[in-house]
Amino acid sequence: MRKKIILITGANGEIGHGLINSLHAKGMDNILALDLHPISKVIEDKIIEGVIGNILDKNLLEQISSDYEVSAIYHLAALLSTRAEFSPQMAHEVNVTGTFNLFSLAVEQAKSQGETVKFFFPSSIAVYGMGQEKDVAGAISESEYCHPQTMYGCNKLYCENLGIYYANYYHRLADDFKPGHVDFRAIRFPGIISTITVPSGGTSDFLPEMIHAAAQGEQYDCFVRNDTRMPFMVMPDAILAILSLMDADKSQLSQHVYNIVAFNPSAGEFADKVKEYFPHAKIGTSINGKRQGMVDSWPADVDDSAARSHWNWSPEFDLDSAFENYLIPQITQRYEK
Ligand code: AKB
Repeated sequence: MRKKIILITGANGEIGHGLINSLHAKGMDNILALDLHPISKVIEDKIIEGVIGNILDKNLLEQISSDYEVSAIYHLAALLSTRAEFSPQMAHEVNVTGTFNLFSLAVEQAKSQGETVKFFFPSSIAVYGMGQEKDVAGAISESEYCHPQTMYGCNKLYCENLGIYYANYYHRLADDFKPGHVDFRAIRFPGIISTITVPSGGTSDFLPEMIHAAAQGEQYDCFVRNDTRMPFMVMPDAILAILSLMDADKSQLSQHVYNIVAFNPSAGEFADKVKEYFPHAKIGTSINGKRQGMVDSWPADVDDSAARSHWNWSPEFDLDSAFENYLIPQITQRYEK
């Protein structure tokens, strides 16, 4: 008998750590963690197997599919926006072909088990592409401004649509056509701030980098203007959102893709908050015009009313409580001499 598992790709990444800890705390002890690098020690005891491998390796995925029954997939592996602009070819391979491989695994598993396979996909506000209207558009909904201006954004938007296709129309011309092999659920994440991991390769990295530098007493020159505004949240809320969406009753979900947000300070406002706690913080500005352009194409705020009404999404932390009860306690402890 094949053991039933939850498959998590990109398990060593920012979200991977928090998700594995939370799923394990909920009693899910059947996690197979897949990553390019050896699974880190801090989560090793919370998984049944750590597989070092590449989502582009079809043989490896086939091996996993023949060894296990996969009940759910959390597909976190991806190249983030800045990294993707430097290697667009590789980004397309990893972000699109890699995701396509995981959808193929999900359908194959659903057919062999005769059961639906749940599929979580972390999309991003990078699917949006805006110009001047950013300053007047306010909080945008999921159907507006979906004109991405980055490779990463294009990848995420295409994979959202691919997920919707696999959930509803896959093999629609086949005699045995049956919708619902894959229960596809996606969140368009804003920027995420974690105390445990410092992000790499993203373009929303300026706020996490700023507070991690301040906590270490290091100079930080922000690569975007002070008035730059975009949606953010802290990692515990990102994990909470994934767990809440995946636990939601399917009948509640009349869409597959959701905006979520917790707060959206400008870079300058966030720097002021940092200085409240680290009065000696050395925060300057050294604008990178090209990365500034990417953030300027992302919305200042998003409308997450659908997530709130369909699956009771509500962040635990606003900007003030994020600092007071999560960022400062944990980050000072992390860098305590
Ligand atoms: C990035 O900056 O690439 C990501 C994102 C906003 O999706 N953090």
